[in-house]
Amino acid sequence: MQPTPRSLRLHIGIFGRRNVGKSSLLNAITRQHVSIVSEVAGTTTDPVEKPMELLPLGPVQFVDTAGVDDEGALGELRIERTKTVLDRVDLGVVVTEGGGWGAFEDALVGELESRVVPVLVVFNKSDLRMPDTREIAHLQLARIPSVTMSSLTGAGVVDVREALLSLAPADFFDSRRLVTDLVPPGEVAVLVVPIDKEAPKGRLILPQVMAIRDLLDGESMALVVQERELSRALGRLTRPPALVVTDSQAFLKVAADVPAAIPMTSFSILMARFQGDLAEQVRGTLGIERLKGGDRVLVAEACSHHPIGEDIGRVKIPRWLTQYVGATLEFSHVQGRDFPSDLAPYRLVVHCGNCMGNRREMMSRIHRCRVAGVPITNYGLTIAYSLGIFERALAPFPAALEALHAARA
Ligand SMILES: Nc1nc2c(ncn2[C@@H]2O[C@H](COP(=O)(O)OP(=O)(O)OP(=O)(O)O)[C@@H](O)[C@H]2O)c(=O)[nH]1
Ligand code: SF4
Ligand SMILES: [Mg+2]
Repeated sequence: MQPTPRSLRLHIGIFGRRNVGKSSLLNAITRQHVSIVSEVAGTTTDPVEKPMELLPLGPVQFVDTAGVDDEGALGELRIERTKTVLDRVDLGVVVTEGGGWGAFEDALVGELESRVVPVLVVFNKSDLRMPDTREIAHLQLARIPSVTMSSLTGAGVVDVREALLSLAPADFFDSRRLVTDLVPPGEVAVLVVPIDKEAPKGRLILPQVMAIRDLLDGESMALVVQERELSRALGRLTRPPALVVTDSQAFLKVAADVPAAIPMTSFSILMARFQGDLAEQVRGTLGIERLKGGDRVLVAEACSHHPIGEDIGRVKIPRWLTQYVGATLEFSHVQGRDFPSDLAPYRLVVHCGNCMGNRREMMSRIHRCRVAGVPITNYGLTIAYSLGIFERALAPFPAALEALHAARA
């Protein structure tokens, strides 16, 4: 069985001071020994991640963090790691004990709320002490839901689960579609999948698999071809397909082979819409126009896949951008969670499709770029732009086109 991609899981972060029972709470909710528990403060040093089915919510991923109130050099490292978790959770649990609420907890709640992440407060260790009426009143006033539980006895675990379900962001339940909203039931999407030396041996990559699955779920049809079969495939259809989706690297050939009346885009642009904010990244793409020689460009990938052959992020994107700008640019590359906190040195961020990351983290990166005034685009958008087929690749997305025209006006 294929595991559910990380990106489709609701990420739930567990935060709080050291020793309040964060790891115990995770173990109690999952009824498994996921995270190490001990009476020594500072037991959890790195975020511990646990994917599970939390019914009826479906696939979630708990992230147990290190207590963040500690001091010293080692503590600072832990705090940094815990802060990166704040950026990628869809829901935050702030754990404390009866009588333990203070400025630190208020600050944690503030960090989550500033990221528009719903918060649940859990007063753990209810077998030892219940929260004070003062604490309950404080939270009620701030409209922050709280529950009490004991990880030791299991009392209140059910309440925590229920509270998590009711707090899960609505858009998690929305049937946000990757592609089927563009391909009515019974209609055909042609998917162009080059099988070159960069294609993994014997399988398809995640965005391709996700698109096929989404089309099947929507009772639409997928015709999957290599780029050299595209013309023949189109010729064999009795009416035009609703959409052609190509790997961005075959964009130019596909754009030439697909009649202008047939909507065409790339997997990477579909991913920008599904896993990020297409309109914002379309606006960001216009940042390419302002690049000049010597400018720094950050190329960010959400996972650390191994570059094979002519890697797209390290070789092709820099080459296309350099050709387009007609001057030497300075490229930096980051992978996985290593997104820099200081974006000021960059004139442009080019992000991958984020198929392995989660949407919340991508939204947080987009937000940070916006705050820093640095335009952010993605691979497919950059390729389409530098090849001169930007508007064509955006034609299936009227809202994104509108954003483009507004930004240009
Ligand atoms: N009595 C009681 N003890 C608990 C409860 N939950 C946790 N503990 C104890 O509290 C101590 C700390 O628990 P942990 O789960 O390791 O706490 P933590 O917040 O993950 O701590 P760090 O990883 O060090 O930040 C352990 O000795 C647990 O056995 C509870 O509900 N009741
Ligand atoms: S680098 Fe980005 S687009 Fe490529 S596989 Fe990783 S998450 Fe997906
Ligand atoms: Mg712990």
